[in-house]
Amino acid sequence: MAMLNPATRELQLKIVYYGPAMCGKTTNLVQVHDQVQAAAGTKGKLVSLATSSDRTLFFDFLPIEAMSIKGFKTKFQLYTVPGQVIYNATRQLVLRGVDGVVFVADSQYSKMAENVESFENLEQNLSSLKLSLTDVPYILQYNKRDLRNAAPIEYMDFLLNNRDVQVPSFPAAAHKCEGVFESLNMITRLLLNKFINQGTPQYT
Ligand SMILES: Nc1nc2c(ncn2[C@@H]2O[C@H](COP(=O)(O)OP(=O)(O)O)[C@@H](O)[C@H]2O)c(=O)[nH]1
Ligand SMILES: [Mg+2]
Repeated sequence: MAMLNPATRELQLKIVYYGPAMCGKTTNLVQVHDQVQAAAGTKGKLVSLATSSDRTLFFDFLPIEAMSIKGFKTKFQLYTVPGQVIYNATRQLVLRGVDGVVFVADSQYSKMAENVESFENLEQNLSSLKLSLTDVPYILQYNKRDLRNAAPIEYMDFLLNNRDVQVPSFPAAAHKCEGVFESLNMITRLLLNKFINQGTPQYT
């Protein structure tokens, strides 16, 4: 949930990158970390808890400091989850206190079942936290568009963007930083709009 700290005049928002194993979640955070201007104080450390084979074991974490609104400094905390099916307890933990989700889907045809399974898993895990995609802003990122076996966007929308309200979706090639900031900008915009419109958020 949005954390407003009146003492430090900071608003903290937690964004979780969710999706199946190897879809490119960590790559998104690495790209953001590489590109964020190293202006004083704006660049946090990327913390990755990965195995030797480079797979996210627990999560990746990247804090970014954004603009001030209403006199409050906004801080976004970006997290990824481990995509492997067996790590569900970890995903539930990382989702605690989530404000917004970037669902990263792998565009390869062979990954569609995993995408759908991961999306359903997200809905289940949110519901165990008494949340749902109706109140948690989210967007879709269709990653790995550079691969020749990428499925058409329309097909991915049909599978993943078929709820009552369609959400913004972005094609991406995260390893080339394509679509990475488009996705991040949109989810941060949605979160800030929600914060501005909803009035009093919870105080820490
Ligand atoms: N071809 C291609 N490979 C990608 C893309 N994004 C990520 N990858 C690769 O996919 C693999 C898994 O990426 P990673 O970010 O670790 O996935 P995660 O398990 O979701 O965190 C890595 O080898 C990345 O370099 C992309 O857009 N296109
Ligand atoms: Mg990862």
